[in-house]
Amino acid sequence: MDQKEFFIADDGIRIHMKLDYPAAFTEKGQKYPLMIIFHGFTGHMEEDHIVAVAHTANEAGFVALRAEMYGHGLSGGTFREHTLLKWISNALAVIDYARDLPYVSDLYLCGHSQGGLLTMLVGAMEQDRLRAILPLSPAWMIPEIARKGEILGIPFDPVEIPAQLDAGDGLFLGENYIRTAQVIEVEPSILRFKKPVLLVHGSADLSVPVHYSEKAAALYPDARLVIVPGDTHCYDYHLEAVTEAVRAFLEEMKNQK
Ligand code: FER
Repeated sequence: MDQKEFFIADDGIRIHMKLDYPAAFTEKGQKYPLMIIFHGFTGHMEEDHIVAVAHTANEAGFVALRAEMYGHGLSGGTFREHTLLKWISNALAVIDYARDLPYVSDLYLCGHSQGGLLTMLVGAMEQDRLRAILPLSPAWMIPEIARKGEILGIPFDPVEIPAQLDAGDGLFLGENYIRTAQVIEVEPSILRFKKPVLLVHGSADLSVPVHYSEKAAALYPDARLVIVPGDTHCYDYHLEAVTEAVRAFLEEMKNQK
């Protein structure tokens, strides 16, 4: 499948992106829906579940745009310095880029885990430019647990915030991640988003319990939830059930036009 790899800049920070085109793609006047796909915390665009969702979008006739956020993959910034606010800024820049592509009709936003939280927040900000959003196993409890003082299972003082948290594998999370996460309220963004939403979540997810997607599905005005029985946070067992749910949703959205 035809692919383009490139960087854009968000206020001087490079954002690494890949465009994957559907079969028979032509720029000759034809328009295509495009889905932007964000990875999660410590993730990147070549993870199996991110690549699989991009390919599924292509098979449904969509252009797929994978983007790596601040401090992740080949994008600029360090892991330690990344925050949800920087990711929001990056995501807005990616949407601006995608919206200006001459061959794009409808825009869709998809993200896994922390990228799913990002999708929920930015979905509300960009509602008028989006056809639908697809938060996959969205980690939308992060602000709540940052306020309680336990991130990544590591307890900390939520008032006297530590300078860093050990995220494992030699990665350290800086204090500004916590400080900014603590003031983010996700529910208003959920209630604000009136367009279609697909939530997909493994029932055996130990990183982000499935009940967060059940709660989100109940709050969104127009959401459907696909629970994948027995599957984990990154869909180790039934990735095809995830891509099948995404495919069915994208086809339905496309045909409803
Ligand atoms: C946490 C629990 C889960 C957390 C992040 C996650 C940063 C998951 C993130 C992801 O996979 O994107 O406490 O803190």
